Amino acid sequence: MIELYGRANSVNVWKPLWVLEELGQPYERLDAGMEHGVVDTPEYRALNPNGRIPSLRHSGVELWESNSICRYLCMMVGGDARGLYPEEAGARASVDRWLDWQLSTLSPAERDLFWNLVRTPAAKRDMKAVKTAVTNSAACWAILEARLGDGRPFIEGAGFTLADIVLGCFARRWFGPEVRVPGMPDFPRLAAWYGRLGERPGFQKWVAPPLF
Ligand SMILES: N[C@@H](CCC(=O)N[C@@H](CS)C(=O)NCC(=O)O)C(=O)O
Repeated sequence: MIELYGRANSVNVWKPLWVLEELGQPYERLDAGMEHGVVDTPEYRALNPNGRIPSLRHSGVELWESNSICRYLCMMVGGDARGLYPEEAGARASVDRWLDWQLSTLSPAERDLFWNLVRTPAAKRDMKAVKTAVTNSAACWAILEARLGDGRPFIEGAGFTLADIVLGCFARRWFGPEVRVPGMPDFPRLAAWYGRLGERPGFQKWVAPPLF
């Protein structure tokens, strides 16, 4: 049985949970992180020395880093993982590039927006940092808006892939009702793509619920 550690309201935990739903794999989610603790215990640190979530245990494999866990789950089922992770090298690398971009570029850009508005009490919010994060993350989302400009329904084209899952989890924080501030531009193609993601049971089960 696949064991996945991480609280259900973490963007990085949503990713593998959604992948598992898409793949139809049985799994057990174990609460860890923030109010659940666990991440500072010696047992957990042996599994993940960063003390972060998610972490995975399965058939002797122990892993951390959410995007690596998602890739593992796809490779574990094999083939193109129901279309999530194409086998052809160029197509696979194209998906991978968005996962790397999320880590290197999108996350640092949007972090202050989410943390201030969702995880910080109103009196302590740094609204200057929020404004900067709106500008920086809008610049990232504009790249995806352009990507969808040729009428493609999903980031890599006709098929729904791991890129849609990973970026869709972050889109939840941009489009969700919890993060609304002046200056957030409209992205009509991105909004339509986000609507398509909302039709998927894995999104509905793990990503859609309130962030608080
Ligand atoms: N790059 C890591 C980031 C992991 C991370 O920062 N996770 C956050 C939750 S989204 C965390 O562990 N927060 C501390 C906690 O929940 O206790 C990944 O993608 O797995």
